[in-house]
Amino acid sequence: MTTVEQQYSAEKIQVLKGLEAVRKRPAMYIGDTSVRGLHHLVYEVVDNSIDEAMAGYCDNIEVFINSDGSITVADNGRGIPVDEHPTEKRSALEIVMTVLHAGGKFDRSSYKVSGGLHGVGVSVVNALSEWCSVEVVRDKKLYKQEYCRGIPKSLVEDLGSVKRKNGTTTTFMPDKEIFKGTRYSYATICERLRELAFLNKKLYIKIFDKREESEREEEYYYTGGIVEFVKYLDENRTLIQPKPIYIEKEREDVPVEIALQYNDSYNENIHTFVNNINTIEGGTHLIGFKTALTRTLNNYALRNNLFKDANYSLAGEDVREGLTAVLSVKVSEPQFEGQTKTKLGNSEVKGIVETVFGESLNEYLEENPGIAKKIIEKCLFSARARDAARKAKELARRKNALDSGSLPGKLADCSIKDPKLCELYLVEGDSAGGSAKQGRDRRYQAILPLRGKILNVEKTRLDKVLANEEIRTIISAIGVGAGVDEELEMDNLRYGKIIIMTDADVDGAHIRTLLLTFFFRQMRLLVERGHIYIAQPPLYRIQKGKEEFYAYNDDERDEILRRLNGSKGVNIQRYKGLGEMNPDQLWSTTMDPEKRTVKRIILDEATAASVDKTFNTLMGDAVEPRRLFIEQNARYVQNLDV
Ligand code: 0RA
Repeated sequence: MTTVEQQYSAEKIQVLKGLEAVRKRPAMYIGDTSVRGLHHLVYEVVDNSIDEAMAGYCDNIEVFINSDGSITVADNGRGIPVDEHPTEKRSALEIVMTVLHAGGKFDRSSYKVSGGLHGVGVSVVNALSEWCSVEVVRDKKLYKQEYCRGIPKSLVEDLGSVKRKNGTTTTFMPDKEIFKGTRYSYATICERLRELAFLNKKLYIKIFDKREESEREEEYYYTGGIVEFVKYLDENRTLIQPKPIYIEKEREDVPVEIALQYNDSYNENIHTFVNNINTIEGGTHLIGFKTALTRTLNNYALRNNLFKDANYSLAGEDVREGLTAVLSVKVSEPQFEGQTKTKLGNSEVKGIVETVFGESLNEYLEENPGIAKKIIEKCLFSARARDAARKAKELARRKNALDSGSLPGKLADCSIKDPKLCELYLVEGDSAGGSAKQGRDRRYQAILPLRGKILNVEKTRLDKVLANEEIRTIISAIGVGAGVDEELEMDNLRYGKIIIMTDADVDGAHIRTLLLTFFFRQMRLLVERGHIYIAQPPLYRIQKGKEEFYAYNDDERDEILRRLNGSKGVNIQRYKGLGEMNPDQLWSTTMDPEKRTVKRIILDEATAASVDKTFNTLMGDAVEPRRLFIEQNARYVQNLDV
């Protein structure tokens, strides 16, 4: 076996330079090196197998979280070619695994996944892995190559004949030096894999968690694709039509797939994808969809005399209330824009989606007049309610409550005015609010005490939401207003960090979820842009003599007790609420930026679609699904850092 270091060539130096660049600035390639970046490694490898599936050569993908924390992704595609590349004089496999952006030279599918953090290439995963190995089976022969931090340990080995089917199996161990203290979340990987299975019908995707403490597995396979996706999203909702409208058409080499249905909620729930990437910032495809929806429904209603007044027309918001839709397009040269590179920029796609969807929806309405009538009636109802909401907003504004000019009396504001530096603490209860006011650094920390439970916005229509005193107080303190993205005045945001601080008990968890639901439904941009945080108050105060310690969970408490040689002479106080802490304690354990930990709520494009489902399951009307969900996701719900 020749070691690669023994060979010398200009290309090798290029490769080493490339790997070095990735390891030096990993965030440039995968966004960040937090858990999010860690998960992107898996998505990147899976994307390559998905490409093979989209090209029609693969129908089974298996993902393993191995017991040592490494990841294996296996597919039954054609296998990455191993033969020598004519000009590079190296195995194609080695090039794919070590050369940055080599993907292009070996493109199989015409839909490049070059959006956001996707499509950076497996060589990036390889470079950021302590070790990595790829096994390829092609024509009953097995080939293998192993790598250390991206550098091949040897040439591609020919391991002779095997009885296995063609395919590629990649195993990698994320480098602990780069992804410090991170761990794979089974739930997070499951969500992305489920989404991929919905988006690629008739593809088997399986996941196995082989870590000892948590052995489990799941299989995703949907013959109905995005139709089943929409049904899944609305599982716990009351529907106003028997089954989703489904459209699948191709125009100008752009395949368009849409599934939609109406439910009796007040939420707009549209998820858009380009080449399997969740475009959470929307873009031209979404604009085309919205335009066609509004126009087609208005035209149909007019033609069929469903408006009492011929001059009447439905607004965009009216036709999207209670709508759940999945829109998936494939674009060969996608342009991704926006803050998180998840906004489609290709202008031609607007017209394509608009025409395809407009025509098909119109046909559907003509063929299903009964359902069409129900949909229009529902939209008319929304329009009337929106009028009422407008009036409520107007009234609230006149009362000055929504005006950032007059701040609520309960708010103890900070003295600095630069929002980037300022934090708003939303604190459960007046007594904890009092301690927080005394303990805070009043230069940049503002306190807003909340009394009791806030309104459950999941079950309430906007006009009622705005009539609620507690909610109006929060809205006016934050400054951006409330409503859909376009209605938010992000320039008026008064605090860069909004920190939810509730007791570490069931009630506290409930209030936290109510607040998160409110932000998710009425100020979603704040969530998307990472302004919402959860404070982490300690659960225990442990005292021995003059020494005192704080523990934030049971494990930490046990660890401290071990260090103190058991519980003799030790006084353990379990905090039942924030109110039990004096201002100094609250400051030093939970509010001092030097010592506290706060959890940032992130809306990862990989899992964004299921967040809506999380909220409607947790906060909606149906009790049984909520009980099941909490049982099955106990850990996940507690954190809710989806
Ligand atoms: C280039 C060409 C061919 C297949 C692949 C790449 C390929 C790459 C990956 C990555 C993960 N799974 C994969 N499966 C296939 C086609 C080669 C041929 O013509 O046989």
